[in-house]
Amino acid sequence: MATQRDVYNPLLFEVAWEVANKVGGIYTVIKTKAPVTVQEYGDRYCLIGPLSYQSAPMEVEALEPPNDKLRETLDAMSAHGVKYLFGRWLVESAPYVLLFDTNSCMDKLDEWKGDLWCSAGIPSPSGDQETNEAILFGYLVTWFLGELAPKYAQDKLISNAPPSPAIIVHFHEWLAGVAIPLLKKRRVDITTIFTTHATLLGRYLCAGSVDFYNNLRNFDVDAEAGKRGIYHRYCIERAAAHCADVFTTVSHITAYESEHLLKRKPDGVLPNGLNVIKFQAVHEFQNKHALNKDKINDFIRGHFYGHYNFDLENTVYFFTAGRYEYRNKGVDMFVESLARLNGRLKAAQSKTTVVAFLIMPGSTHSFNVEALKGQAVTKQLRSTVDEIQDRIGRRIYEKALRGEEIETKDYLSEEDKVLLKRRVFALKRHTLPPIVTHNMVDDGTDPVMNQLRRLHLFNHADDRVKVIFHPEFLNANNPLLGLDYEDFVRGCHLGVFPSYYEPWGYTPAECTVMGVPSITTNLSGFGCFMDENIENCEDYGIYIVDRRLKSVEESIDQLSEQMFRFCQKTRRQRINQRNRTERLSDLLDWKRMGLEYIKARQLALRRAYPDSFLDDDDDLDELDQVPTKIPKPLSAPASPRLRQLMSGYFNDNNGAVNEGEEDEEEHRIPLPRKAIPALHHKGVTSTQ
Ligand code: G6P
Ligand code: 1S3
Repeated sequence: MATQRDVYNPLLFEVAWEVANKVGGIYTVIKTKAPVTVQEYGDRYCLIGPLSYQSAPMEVEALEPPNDKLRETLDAMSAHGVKYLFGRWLVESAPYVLLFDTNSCMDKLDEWKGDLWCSAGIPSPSGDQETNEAILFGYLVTWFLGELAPKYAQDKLISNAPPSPAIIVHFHEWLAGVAIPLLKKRRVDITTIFTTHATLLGRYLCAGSVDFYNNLRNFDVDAEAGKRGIYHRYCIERAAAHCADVFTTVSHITAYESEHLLKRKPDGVLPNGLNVIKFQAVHEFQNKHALNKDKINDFIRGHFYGHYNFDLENTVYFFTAGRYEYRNKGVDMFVESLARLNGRLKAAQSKTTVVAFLIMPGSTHSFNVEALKGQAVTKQLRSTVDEIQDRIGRRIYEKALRGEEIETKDYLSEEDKVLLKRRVFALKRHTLPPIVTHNMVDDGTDPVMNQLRRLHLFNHADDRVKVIFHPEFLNANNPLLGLDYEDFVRGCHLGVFPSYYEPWGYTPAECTVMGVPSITTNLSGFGCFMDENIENCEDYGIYIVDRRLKSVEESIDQLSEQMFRFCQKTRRQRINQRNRTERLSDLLDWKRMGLEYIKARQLALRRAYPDSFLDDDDDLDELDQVPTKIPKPLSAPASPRLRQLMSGYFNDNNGAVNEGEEDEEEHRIPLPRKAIPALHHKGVTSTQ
């Protein structure tokens, strides 16, 4: 008979390289999910990550371990030289966090690498620093859990003691995956979940010029990993996927990829959520848009000085942002489509100007002088105008006090006229407004720069599409675009993320919860999720480019068409669309998305401790509802059938649907009861 455990009050450890250590999207997953997990587990929840002495002091408040078992375990490790930091992670809900200093056991690296080869058959060549760190971290986590779990089992030896809590350990991504085969081999009494947020091979293959999705079934995975020098990493990832009790990923598209590249079909999909904080009144997020757009406008005035011949009232801001993965994140497609959009807007003699930002960190030396000068000269002009305005005010005031007649010629003094002329002269420039804000280390070979040059996107006066490549992440102290990323997004009109490889894609999801429309693709987890859950995504400001069934040419055309249509919207239509987009945020809230994590943990417990459940009641079934899509919004032209359907949702309206435009502030979206496909919780679906 299997061990009896308290499966109703389990302990939960979540292990990831990005715990209190911001690298990319996994940090967002773990940090934003913390509140719902703490709500469920309280102090039975603890995150485990690597200790970075640089970021930890800002991220963690040190504490004594809260119970004897934890203290004894950590003391035992510490006696062997292991350094760690235990405390509360300083994020909302302040979960417990345990960070291990991998350097503190560097002397064991060779021994552990040898053991990894002998016990799991995983090779680890020298010189791969990242893998070495992953191995050290994996062995530390294994050591910790191997010491801790038996302490709970000992409780059982006391007669009549209630079963001790089951321990669930949830690992994210291959970097945290080394421990999984080791724990399995050592038969540590825990149950494990492994979530992959991408596959190593998928990312590498897509970044090359491979027709990835059409060939997924046919890749010789070992050979492909070998060719790219990542065979050892691939082995870690594959072993983690196969040895975990429950294997999951973040989207169906990555589940399909995992099945073929990692050779285990995931047990389920755990889509990424966000910690959605709603404003009291809906119009507040619209106000924020206007406020932040003003700040972007100021930057634009400076950047385009001397060529500032377009109307900001008729300008829309597009942007893409993220890690600089040129092909995987679809930057190539974005730039190509911008060139086509430019042509179309010119041909249509459109009055609209598009300013397209590309915010992606690249190697740079510094800001470029031209970009800085633009901000400086406009700032000088601004302060000169303010001073003159002040002087005019004082002159008028004095004259009025004395009862003298005020004539317009008294407004501007001769000195002020000269001063103004000098400032206006300073605005003359013989160069075009720069397409990049920094001096790039590899300017001549940088793929974005080369594509912009090839397509002649140089910010000419008659271009309707202007481009600004900002090869650094944003922050409020930036001397050019002094805005934090969130504020920048709020000030923009459209996020464009035409990714080719995107297991989930937080960037468009973040846009959505801020009420900013975005373009994504049907190769991104987010795009597929929205398409599955919304009847007509575009009405809600979620545009999806088909990169699956269309040729590259056709996808580029589709993207430029979507952007062109967006440019034709009136301000009123943009405001309405933003309202609809923002209403989708409930769909992405961890309060909903977290349900899939709950199911994964239940499945892990049932697989490891089937006899510990009091009955056969499988409350997971309750979540297995047929997905219902969010219907078209009220103001979108609807078919009679849809009107009938919507009357059920918007019953305050007696089913009446107003065609055309309408302000929709008050309508809330009825969320489908079950938007996410269920985990296969009955039976193992793995191919191991
Ligand atoms: C928000 C503000 C409005 C403003 C509008 C501009 O909705 O509440 O006052 O007019 O933004 O929208 P736009 O799409 O033109 O930037
Ligand atoms: C991965 O990060 P990435 O940008 O390398 O994980 C993220 C979090 O799950 C996900 O949003 C993204 O699509 C993946 O690619």
